[in-house]
Order: sequence, then C-alpha cells, then structure tokens
Amino acid sequence: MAKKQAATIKNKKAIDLEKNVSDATDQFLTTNHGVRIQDNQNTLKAGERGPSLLEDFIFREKIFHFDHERIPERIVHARGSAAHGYFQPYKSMADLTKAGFLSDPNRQTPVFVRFSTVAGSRGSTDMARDVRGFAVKFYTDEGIFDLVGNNIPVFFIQDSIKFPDLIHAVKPEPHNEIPQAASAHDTFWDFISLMPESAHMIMWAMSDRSLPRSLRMMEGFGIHTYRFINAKGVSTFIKFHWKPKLGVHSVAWDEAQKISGMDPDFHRRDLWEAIENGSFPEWELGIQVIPEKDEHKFPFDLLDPTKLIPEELVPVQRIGKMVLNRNPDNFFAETEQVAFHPGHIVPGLDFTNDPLLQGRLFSYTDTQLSRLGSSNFHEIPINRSVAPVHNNQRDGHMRQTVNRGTTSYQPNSIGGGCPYQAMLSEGGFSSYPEPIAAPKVRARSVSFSDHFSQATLFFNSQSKPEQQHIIDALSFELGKLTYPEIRKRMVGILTQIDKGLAASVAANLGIAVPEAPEKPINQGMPADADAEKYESKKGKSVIDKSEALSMAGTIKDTIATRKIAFLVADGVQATDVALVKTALEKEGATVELVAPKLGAVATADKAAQAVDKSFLTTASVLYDAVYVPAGADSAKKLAADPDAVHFLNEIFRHCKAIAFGQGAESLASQTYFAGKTDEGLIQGKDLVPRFIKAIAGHRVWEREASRKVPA
Ligand code: HDD
Repeated sequence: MAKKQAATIKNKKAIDLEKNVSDATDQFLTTNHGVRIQDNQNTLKAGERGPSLLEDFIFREKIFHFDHERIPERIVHARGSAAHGYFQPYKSMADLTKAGFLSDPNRQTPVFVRFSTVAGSRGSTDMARDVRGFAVKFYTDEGIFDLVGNNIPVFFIQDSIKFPDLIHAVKPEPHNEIPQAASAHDTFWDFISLMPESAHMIMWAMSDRSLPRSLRMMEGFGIHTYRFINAKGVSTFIKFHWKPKLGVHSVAWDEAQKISGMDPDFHRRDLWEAIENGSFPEWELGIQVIPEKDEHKFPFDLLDPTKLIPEELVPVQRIGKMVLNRNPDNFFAETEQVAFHPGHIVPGLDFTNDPLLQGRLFSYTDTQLSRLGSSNFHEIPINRSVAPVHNNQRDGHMRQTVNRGTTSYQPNSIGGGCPYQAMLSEGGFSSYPEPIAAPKVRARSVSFSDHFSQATLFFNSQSKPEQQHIIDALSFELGKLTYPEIRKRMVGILTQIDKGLAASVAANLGIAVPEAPEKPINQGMPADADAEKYESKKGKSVIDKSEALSMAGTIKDTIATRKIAFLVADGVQATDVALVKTALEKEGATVELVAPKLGAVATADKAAQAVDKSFLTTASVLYDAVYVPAGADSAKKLAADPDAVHFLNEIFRHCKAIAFGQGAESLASQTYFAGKTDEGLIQGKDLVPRFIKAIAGHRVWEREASRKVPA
C-alpha cells in the first residue's frame, strides 16, 4: 500500500527527474557511446597470457570513469540523507507575502529535503553529538526557494567572517586528523572559550537536541530573521520553524555512542525505512511574525543569529505542512548533487541584514562551483527549477541546455528583445527598498553584545534531567581536553550562564570554579578597538523560562514508527506474542522478535515461531522499548542467557519502557533493576495500554537520577 501511495503522490518534480532516469532492465550493456559490449570480463591482450593493449577503448573508458567517480565532499554537512515530498499551505498567506507557494491551500509544491550532520566526513556516524542541518528545496512555480536551516534555532557566531575559524576549530585537528565527527577536542573548545557569543549555541549543542532519536523527530529552524513582502510591497519580519508531527525526541549519550558502533547509518536507515513503510514523515511550517514597527521592541537584536524570539513573546503560527513521501532513486545523483543556497529565494521573500546571513549569501555559490565543478550546477536534474529558465548566460563546463537563436545579450533587436524583463505585476523579483544611510565600517552593533541572557534562559527552561544531560555533556567534552587552561576558561564562561552549572561541571573536571571569567574574554574584537564597547554583557531576558525550549513538554501521544523488541526463546507463548504484537502494530509501531539465535524458536504449544534478529546481530540501543512475552520456560532460558540480561539492563539504563508478560516476570530478578518500580516498568493488569503509554512517553529520564545500572 505504501509504495502505491507514494507512486500516486509522485509530483511534478518527480516527473521532471524521470527524463534523466536510466533503467537497465532488459537492456544490453554498452559503452558510454552506445556500443554494445560483448566481453566485460577480460581486457584486450596480446595473447591469453600476454600484456594488455593500449587500444582497449572499452577498458580505458570504464577505468577513466571509475577514476573520477568521487567529487569533493561538502566542507561542512558532508554526511546527509534526503527525501522527496511536498509542501502545502493551510490557508493563503497573501496578506503577508505574495509568494505563490504560500498563497493557495490547494497547491502542493514539490520539495527535496536533506538532513545532515555538520562536522563529520561523508562516511561518519549518524549519531555524533552535532547540530543537524535541515535544508529544504521548494520547487515553486516562481523559481527555487531554499530554506537552509538547522535543528537548533541559533548559531555559534554573529558574523560570517568567523565561519572558517569555527569550522577549522571543530573539524579533526590538522596534524593528525583526529577526532572524526566530534567536538570533544582541544581546538574546538579553545575557540569556543574565546568566543562568548557562542554561549547560547553551546547550551543547545550540549543538550539532547544534538542527539536526535530520528531525523523525523527534530524541529527545524530558519534561524535568521527573513522578510515576507506582500503585493503592496509591505515588509514583515519572519522567523521560520519546522514542527515535527511525532514530537521532538532524543537518545541518551551512552546510547548514541553504542549506536555509532552497532549501526552508524541509524538515522539514514530510519528515514529510509519509514518512507518505504508508508509512514511518511511530516512537519508543520511555523512562522513568527514581527511587524516592521516592532523591530526594536526586544532587548536583543532581530539581526543577531545567536538569539531566538521566545514563543511566549511571539507565538509560532502553523501555516502549512510538509510530507516526505519518496526516497531518492540514486544517492549520488540526488542527495550528493543537490545544491542548496540561502540566496535562492522567490518574490514575496527577502533577506535582512543579519551579518551571518549576508555572508552566507556570498559563500554557497562558491561551494557549488568547487564541489560540482561547473557554473552549470543548476542544470543537474535535482537542482533544476520547475519554473522556466531563460537568460543570456551561456556555455561553461558540461552545459546541457541547447540555446537556440543568435542573441545572447540584452538589449537586442534581432531576438525580438527576448528574453524580456518581468514587471512586478508579472512576477519580477525586486529587492525590498530598505533605506540605508550609514558609514562603511568593520564593526558590530552594541545591540549584539548580550551573549549570556538567552543561554541562561535556555538552561533555566530545561527539565531537571535535561539540565543534568547538559552538565554531563560539558563534563565529557571538556574532560577530553589536554589543555587545562581551556577547561578553566570555559568554566569561567559557564559562570556567566549559571553558577550551579559551572560548579557541577567544575566538580566533574576536578577543578575550582574561577572567581571571575578571564578578561578580556572577547577575542573577537578588532586589534585597536575600544575594549569596553566589545565586552560581552549579560542583559536581562524578558522572561525567565520558555516551555518551548524544553523537550519535556513535546508531543507524547503516539508510538507510530517506534521499534519494539520482543525477547523470545523456546517455550514462549505464541498467543501472547501475537496479541501484543498486533496491538502495538495497530498503533503504528514495528515489532522485531529477538532470540538467542536466528531461525525459529519452539513455542509452548510446540509450533515454530520465526525470529527476526539474534543477540549477535542486534542490540537494545536500536529499539525504543522491549517486551518479554508470556511463557515461563522462555523466560527461564533468557534468564540464563547473559546477552538477554544485558539487553534488559541496557534498555533500563537508557530509560526505555520494559514490559513482562504473564510468567515472564521472573526474568527481572536476574537484572540490576530487580525489585524496582516506575512507570516504565510494566507487568500485570492492563499491560498493553500501559505499555503503549510508556513507549509514547519516550523515556523515563528520572530513572537516571537514582538508578543508573551497569550495562
Ligand atoms: Fe552553511 C552547507 C546550514 C552558516 C557555508 N549550511 C550548509 C548546509 C546546511 C547549512 C543545512 C548543508 C546543505 C545541504 O544539505 O547540502 N549554515 C547553515 C546554517 C547556518 C550556516 C543554519 C547559520 C545560521 N554556512 C554558514 C556560514 C557559511 C556557510 C556563515 C559561510 C560564510 N554552508 C556553507 C557552505 C556549505 C554549507 C560551505 C557547505 C556545502 C554547501 O554549502 O553546499 O557553503
């Protein structure tokens, strides 16, 4: 059913891409020039045992192509996974923007979305502690719009001239290329400890937001303030949000590290499988709307990308939904060659002067040239606009378009003046005429200098377990450093965010809390600057807490797409397996039977019950919950199997739901959580509904406070 549904939703872009699809079914093997190949097993030789001959054009072409198969990976966001889908607005937004794709609730706009990690190479683990990229390409009728965001609403730096420094600091260190896909090393924290403007972002990056359970369970953010422009030319400031229908959920750090070993493709596989199973991931597009007159109403600057607008001050309006319903046909052609650019916008949208956004507008075109190798990268099928493209740009490497006619200049009379400019009423893009009268300076506005109040707001808004995870993450990362002075300097920065946080991290690091942060703490100032002016300050946040910043209150009413392990051995009760499995699957979860070995187990009534995985080929960290089905014999066998006991201890340690069918409770006595109770440990009456509720609740994080068990 899933495939069929995906096929019927195939959209315009899919049809467009199909022009380039190659399907070898029932076809001869040929050279790139169409010559049928008779022998693809042997090179041409002078005699069966003789040397190869230079004239072997078939071999030469094949090896030539192979030798050039790789293109440079992205400098950042190299590791990614993507999917096709569509976006549809709930209602017309014409009062705020003239963008066509937001004006008609009946219009579906094709999208291609690429999720990514930032620091790691193309082959690195999905489960690194890292920010996730969330880049959406809208193939609108008026041209391409790319919303190139992240799963965190703020950024490390305020000015894009610092981007190469930030990335050099976080990437593996240059002398030994260690560590891969990790920020827990000297150069990153050296840089961060000297850049107080990173304080807010660091709180997010050290929180569980950087360990998503699934790409489908992440929020997305446009980060910068953008503009909507309506047909009358009125501009309104906008912040973009993506809100996942399944809620925002994360894994535990210990779990993340183990997943990296068990299944480094964890997120990629999860996204792929969900779409193949017809459980199409969905997000709602949200906007925060700030009228021009309110630009200076906030105690922070709307142009500062290290700040967010708390939802309590400006609520997020949900204006449409995005559904991902089709996996790419070919990873390289689509996911690797897709080229995003914040500068791809359409009429009805415009930029602000956020200095990070302004730098990005310059950077991304450059990257496409060095990565894809040609100024014609827009002609690669995945990058092509569905709106017609006509201009006087010509030629270049790998040009695909065959332009007809004799004119490639404007004005011309020979070509009838074509292509001609579009008037505003004909959909021509014109930039918002923002008045600017200013001296040319290299400087930053003092309105950017409060680096701590929103970091504190974020920390204060977290639940107790979330706060503990931030303390643990900072203790882990700073604990990996080899320069004690960087640790100390970093703890000094933490004192500006929260004294308790600084004290807890310092205690874990075995150092004293510095009396005052190092001065001058902002190394980001120009050489001969007025130090006072550039000093980081802590302003006052308008609110003390913002619920939207915590994941504690996220959607917890569904177990759709959750993966549940059933531990089984000989003697398991088949009726109980079937009953609980059916109940969970009815709610959209998937169930896998895990046994000591592959094949089948013998049920209590001597039938064969096929199993999906063995303890050798899977692990608890790849599941959201575990059920031990009824059957005293099965439970007894599992109790004697160290792998089964480890499975249970580990899933307990990671705070997931555990349920025991009738007669299987005895297995708990072999575990480290024997005799314990909490809402995630379930047996007895109303088992199924209680189990479902516990899985939907995601984790019993409170368990960690008192009951960490060895696993
Ligand atoms: Fe960037 C890629 C997101 C700041 C320069 N960026 C890239 C991707 C995402 C972001 C999601 C991957 C897109 C894909 O999947 O292909 N970048 C951000 C966000 C930023 C940000 C949310 C801050 C708010 N980036 C940023 C700055 C610069 C760049 C300040 C440079 C001045 N980013 C790049 C790049 C990349 C890129 C080097 C690498 C690959 C690419 O562009 O296509 O040009």
